[in-house]
Amino acid sequence: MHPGVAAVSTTPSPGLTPGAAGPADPVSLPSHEADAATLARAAERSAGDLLAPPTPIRLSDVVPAPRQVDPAPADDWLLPPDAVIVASADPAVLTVAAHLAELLRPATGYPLPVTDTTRPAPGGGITLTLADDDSLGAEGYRLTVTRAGVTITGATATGLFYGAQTLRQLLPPSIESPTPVTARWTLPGGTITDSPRFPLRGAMLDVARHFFAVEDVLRVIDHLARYKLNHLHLHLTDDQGWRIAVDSWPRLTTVGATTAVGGGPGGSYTKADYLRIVAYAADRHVTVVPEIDLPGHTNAALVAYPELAPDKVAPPPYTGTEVGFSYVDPSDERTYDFIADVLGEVAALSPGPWLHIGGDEAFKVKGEVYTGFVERVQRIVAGLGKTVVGWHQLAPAGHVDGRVLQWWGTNGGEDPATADAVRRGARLIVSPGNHAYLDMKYAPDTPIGHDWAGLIDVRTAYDWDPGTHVAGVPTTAVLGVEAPLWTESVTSLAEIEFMLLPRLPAVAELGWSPRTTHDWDGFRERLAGHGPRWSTAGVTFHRAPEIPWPATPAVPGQRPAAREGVNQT
Ligand code: TNX
Repeated sequence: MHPGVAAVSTTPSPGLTPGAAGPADPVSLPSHEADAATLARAAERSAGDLLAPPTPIRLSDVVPAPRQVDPAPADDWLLPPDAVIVASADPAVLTVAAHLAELLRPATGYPLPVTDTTRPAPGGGITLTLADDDSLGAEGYRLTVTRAGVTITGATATGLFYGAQTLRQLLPPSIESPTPVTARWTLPGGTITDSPRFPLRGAMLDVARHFFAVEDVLRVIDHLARYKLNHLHLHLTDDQGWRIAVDSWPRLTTVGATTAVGGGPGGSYTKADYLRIVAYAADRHVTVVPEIDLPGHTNAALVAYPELAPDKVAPPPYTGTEVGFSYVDPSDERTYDFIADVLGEVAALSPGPWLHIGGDEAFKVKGEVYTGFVERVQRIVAGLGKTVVGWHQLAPAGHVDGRVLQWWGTNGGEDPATADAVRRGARLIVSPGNHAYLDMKYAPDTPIGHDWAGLIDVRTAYDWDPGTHVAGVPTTAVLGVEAPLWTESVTSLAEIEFMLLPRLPAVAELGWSPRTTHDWDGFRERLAGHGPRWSTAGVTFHRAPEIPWPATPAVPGQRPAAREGVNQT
């Protein structure tokens, strides 16, 4: 169990939904006032809170906003204690069914057996079915709630998985409780028909500036899956540390992983660790995009192997936060042996199609030397059967089949070189530094983060369009959107969550929802309902002032579940 969950003291009371509004602290009384009459008044008030009906969830409350919502209020369905989850015998469908059961069992306390029989349960059940429905696409689903239960239909197991995530959001926030809660588990009646706008929706975690344990990465994957994000980009190497084991160049981790920003101990993933992350992600329909940043951001590699350095001298280990000073020697053949070995081993561990080769801020490798280097590395990636991804600095290099550039500029999308690369066949992942960089502070007083690309409050994270952001790049060339989290100032899971939430759902909505649903006022209302979900799950988040969060739930004897500290705002 991760520390966030362990930190929650969940003492749920019958009928109380954590999302329900109530007085901040109905029973905290100075002991000298705790006479019988006062206690009776307090008991009456908290009983009132317990009886107050939870705010009903509407079918349209889902984040990211679904393509189409057709409510049928007369068809609300109450999940009965004996509900079953019916899934076809297809192993991928059974895995989704098992995942859904795991999401719903802790809070409901219901057994929710998974069965492949078609015998209907007396009180109705949840049915997952695969269907040949081209209109749903590779990731879409249809979710129908009637008085007989819920049916989720998808053309693929991925569609069913996203339908299950939607179902979770249609239940009261106390569904996030790690321990049983007495509640009415009502689902709003009607049909949601849903599919994504862009095929690639992701987040990046920089595990190089600060290292994060496998368990922390798994929690990040949970957050991605909850909002239908399907890619986790891991920035595995940088000046301050090399974080992935490479058998053919062992000193990369035995030497290169021992540092981190600020002088911490660093760390690295063994191949087994990395495979665990990849497998956990795959179970949640998330593809890992590994990044080996080249030719710059390589100080840790040069400390481990000075032969790769232009002057063949080991630089001192680096624990600061400057960029652009290090590079592997582009004129030495040994450098390309190194790159082929490293990328070969990383490719072999990564079932996804992508290899991210960085390419940013290599200030000392210029002009044709830079493009020549990139073209060689692109050929190495192609030779491994993978598709090149790189920061948009790769743009001037020659095209290689399928290559993808990641735009991180901050100037509103003006970059003729990137537009030209797209004309030559590149596709784009859009991550504007001034909208999608989750390491930017929310406001001047945000305790961690940067501001070089601007302050990014929730509205700034939400109010832009990945489909039209980069000038001269048609929406059809946009593969998707990614929110990067650089971690120079981020040192723990709580701090990761604080920077991700609530902005990650904003970026997720840009990637998933049709542009016609884009509406800040509606979004902030829907997003507000997620505060109680995160609190109940023990997830840290920033109580951004522009979001109308419901009042902190009044649970006698319970402190708010979200670990405050970084989110004491
Ligand atoms: C720029 S964005 C970088 C990173 C830093 C980040 C800090 C990019 C491709 N490079 O090396 O961590 O700024 O915000």
